[in-house]
Amino acid sequence: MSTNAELATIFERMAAMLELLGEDRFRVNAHARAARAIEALSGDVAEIAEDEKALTSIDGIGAKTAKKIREYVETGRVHEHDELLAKVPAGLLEVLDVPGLGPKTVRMMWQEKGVESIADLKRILDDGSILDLPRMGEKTVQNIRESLAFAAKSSERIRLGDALPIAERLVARLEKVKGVQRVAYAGSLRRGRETIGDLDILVSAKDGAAAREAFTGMEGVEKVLASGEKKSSVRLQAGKISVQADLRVVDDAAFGAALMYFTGSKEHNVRLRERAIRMGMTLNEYGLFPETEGEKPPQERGVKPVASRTEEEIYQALGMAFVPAELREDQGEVSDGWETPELVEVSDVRAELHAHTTASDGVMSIVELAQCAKARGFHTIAVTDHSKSSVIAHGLDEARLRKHIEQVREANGRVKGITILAGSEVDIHADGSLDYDDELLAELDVVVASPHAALRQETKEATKRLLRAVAHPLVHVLGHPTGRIINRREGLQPDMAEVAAAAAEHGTALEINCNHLRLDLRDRDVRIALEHGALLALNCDVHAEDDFDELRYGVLTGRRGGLTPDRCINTWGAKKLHGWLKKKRGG
Ligand code: DGT
Ligand code: CA
Ligand code: CA
Ligand code: ZN
Repeated sequence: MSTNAELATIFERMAAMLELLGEDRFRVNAHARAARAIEALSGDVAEIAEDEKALTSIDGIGAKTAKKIREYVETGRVHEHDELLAKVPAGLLEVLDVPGLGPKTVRMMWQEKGVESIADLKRILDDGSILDLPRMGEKTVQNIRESLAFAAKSSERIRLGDALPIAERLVARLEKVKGVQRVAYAGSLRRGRETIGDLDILVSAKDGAAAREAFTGMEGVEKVLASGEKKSSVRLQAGKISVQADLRVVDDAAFGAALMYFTGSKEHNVRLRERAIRMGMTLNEYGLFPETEGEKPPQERGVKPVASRTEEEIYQALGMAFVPAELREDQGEVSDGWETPELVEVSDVRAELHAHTTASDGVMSIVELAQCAKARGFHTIAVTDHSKSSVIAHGLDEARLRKHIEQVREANGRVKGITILAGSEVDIHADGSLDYDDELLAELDVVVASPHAALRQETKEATKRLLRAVAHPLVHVLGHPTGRIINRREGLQPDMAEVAAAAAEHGTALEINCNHLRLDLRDRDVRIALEHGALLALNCDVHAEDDFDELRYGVLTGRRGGLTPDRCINTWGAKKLHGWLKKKRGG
């Protein structure tokens, strides 16, 4: 973890602990604000801390916070943090992490029922004594139960956005080892799945032992689980993330065959092997071989493979079009006549249509946001701050939004080379109505309508709610349609086929929110949306500069659903996109 991330985590934890101890709001907020400010810093906090004035000039960092930051940079600790840790049981912070449990409730559980861990929480759920607590009803208890069950079910798989940077570091490190020829990550990560069970890394090298030693001795390796000539396994720890990684050392001449095998999916591999057999060949992790007699596998009998060096050669020898890794899920891609689609790529995206500024819960000004978007080569950025119902996110009421629109228009005149659109991420109420009236919505260039609350609705209500928003004549994009948070919150489960059909009918785009915590729409819903003729949007839901980098996770998700650039509004040229937006304004 970087110093910035470590410090942000420490301040976040201090805020949580202060709240559990019942300290006053002001102190709690100051720590939470400091955590956010440190997280959003683009420079190294340790360097900035060398200059006292530089620290306190940052929004959200006062004199007291600056002192604690310097203490950490100099000593590696924050005294106040240690003191708090001594007062609050460690397991209680995990209880606080359970979705739906706020600090007030957790504090009450702790004081009244002696809850100090998840195990204690389960105990008061099981014996029913949780119901003795004030304002605790059957419904809330049921929600807590579901959250716990959901978290337990998903705890072993890590998120794509946590796995990919770790794998990239492993690959970069191995590439530097002397004698290494090719390195790649394979498995579910290469296929771009939203969660990953373990990391699968392949390497070919003149000196396999050196590659293996570099792998098992890598920074972050907590435990070496196995170390053999062909395969090594380690448990890695990176910040809060813990994951297993397997390294396989393969012959460079068979790298393509190994990459194909270990990329999977297993079901795709099964189909490929069946196809090879029908064609009178054998496929395994060493290559595609002509069928020959013999007890041992062909590679051990010196049989020369038909293809093995690259995946391209093997697909070709199987008489198939190349299958992008994201589509290797046995959904018809191994059948005759299947053609490679031109899937969307990160470099195709030219516009961001979902971004927040300091007016709501973002950390950049309108101009800063536009400059970031411009630096990425975008022709358009839409400013879509939250609407009034999103109170925690500091949503804008009508008067503030009107002023904000003026500020956006004014900024648009000042920043050359990019169009800044005035928009809103307007809340979709539980009944599907929107948080602003039509007159105000009509003044905006872009309307992204998103559900934020009431995310436990039944399928029937959820479908009705989203259908109403999608059919609203002033809505351009349905933002994070289900509101799910991967591994934490299931979100709405609408009838996606119905929502997609309505989106196609009304010319409303469905968002793939690229944030790796969301990836909402998910891959299979992208496929449904495309099958029903709907347009998709790839939006990063930008709150800070780094959020633009989340794009690749959304792109992977889109590719898994078969998304091509023509169906993704963010890839369109400025003229086409602006024309499409104006159509819903009668222009
Ligand atoms: P994960 O790690 O659970 O997210 O999913 P994968 O797909 O990465 O699965 P993993 O790590 O167990 O294995 C990596 C790949 O190796 C898998 O996608 C296909 C291949 N593979 C592993 N075991 C078998 C097998 O028994 N048969 C076949 N055909 N392929 C296998
Ligand atoms: Ca894997
Ligand atoms: Ca594996
Ligand atoms: Zn949102």
